[in-house]
Amino acid sequence: MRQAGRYLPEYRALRGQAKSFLDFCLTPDLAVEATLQPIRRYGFDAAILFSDILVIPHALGQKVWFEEGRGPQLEAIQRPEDLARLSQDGLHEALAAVYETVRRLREELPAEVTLIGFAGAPWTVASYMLEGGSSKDFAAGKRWAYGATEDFQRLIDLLVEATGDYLIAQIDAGAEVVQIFDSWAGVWPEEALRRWCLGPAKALTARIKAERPQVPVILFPRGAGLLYRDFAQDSGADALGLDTTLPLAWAREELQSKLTVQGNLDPLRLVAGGEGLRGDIERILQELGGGPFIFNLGHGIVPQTPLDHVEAMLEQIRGWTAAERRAG
Ligand code: 1CP
Repeated sequence: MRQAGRYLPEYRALRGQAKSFLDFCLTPDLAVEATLQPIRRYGFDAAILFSDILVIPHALGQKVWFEEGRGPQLEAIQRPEDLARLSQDGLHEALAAVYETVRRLREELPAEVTLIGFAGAPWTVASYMLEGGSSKDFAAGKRWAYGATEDFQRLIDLLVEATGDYLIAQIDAGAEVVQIFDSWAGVWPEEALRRWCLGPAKALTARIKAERPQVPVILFPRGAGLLYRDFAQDSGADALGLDTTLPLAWAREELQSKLTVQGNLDPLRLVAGGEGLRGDIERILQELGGGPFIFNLGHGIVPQTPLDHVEAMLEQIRGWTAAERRAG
C-alpha cells in the first residue's frame, strides 16, 4: 500500500520542492528520495516505488493534474470518439523518468530490501479517466460498461496492453515484485467484476508470467469480497492484498491455502493507536502469521497517522516474528 506521504515531515518538505504532484512523480531525484524516506526511517522489508497510478492516462495523452485537497483531476473522456485520441506511441518516453527512478532505487536500496513496482488495474485507472477524478458512485464508468460495452472493452484492452508494457519496463529497470491496484473492484456486481477486474488481472498476470517468469505478482482487488476466492483460484497471481473488511479466518482458509496474502490492518486503526491497535495487530498475526504472509495495511496510510503509532506497530510485529522464529 502507500507507505510514503504526508504523515512524514520529510515528505512534506520534499513535496514543497516540486511544481506539481505529477512533476514530483516524474522527477527521479525527488521520487527516489520519497521512496527511500520511509525505508530510512522505519527499515521496512520492501520499498514501493513512489509514483501514482495516474501516470498511465498522462502517458496516453490525457490531461492529468492534482489539486490540493481535491485529489486527482483529469480532462474526462466523454465520448467514444475521444478514445481515438489516446495513443500508446509515446508511452515509454513519457514514463522514462519512472524507469530511471526504479534503476536508481535498485542501486541505492540495501540488497535485502525488495523493490516493488506497481500500476493501477485497468478498471480502476479507467474509472478516473471516465469520471475525470474520484467518484462516489462510478456512474460514468458504469454507464460506459453497461451502455457502450464495446467501447468500454476497447478502453480496458488498451489499458491491459499499456499497463503490461509499463510493468515489464519497470521489471527490466529493477523492480523485483509488481503490485496491481484495483482499488475500485468492489463497486461491481459479480459478472461485471469477473469481466472488468478478474479478466484483465488474469491477462496482465499471464503476460508477466510469460515474459518475466521470475517476478512475483501481487493483486489488490479491493472490495471483491467473496470473489477474492476467484482471484486466488484463477488469476495466476502469487499473492493477494487483502482489504480491511476481509474476515481473517475466511482469508486463511480460502486464500492463504492457495497463495501468499498481504494485509490488512485498517489505516484508521493505526491513526487511533492504543490497545485497539495492539489487539487488531495481534489478531492479524495470529490468524495469518502462520502461513505465507506479508504484514501490511488494508489500504494506503493516511496523512494524520502519528509517527509513534507506526513505530509501535513495527515493534509489535518484529517482536512477534522473533518469538515465532524462536518457537521454531
Ligand atoms: O509509498 C507510496 O506512496 C507509493 C506510491 C503511491 C501508490 C502505490 C502513490 C503516491 N499512489 C499510489 C497508488 C494509488 N493512487 C492508488 C491505488 C492504491 C490505493 O487505493 O491507495 C490510487 C487509487 C491512486 C489515485 C490517487 N492518487 C489518490 C486516491 C484518490 C481517490 O480517489 O481516493 C490520491 C490521493 C493520489 C495522490 C497521491 N498518490 C501518492 C500519494 C502519496 C498521494 C497523496 C499526495 C500527497 O500526499 O502529496
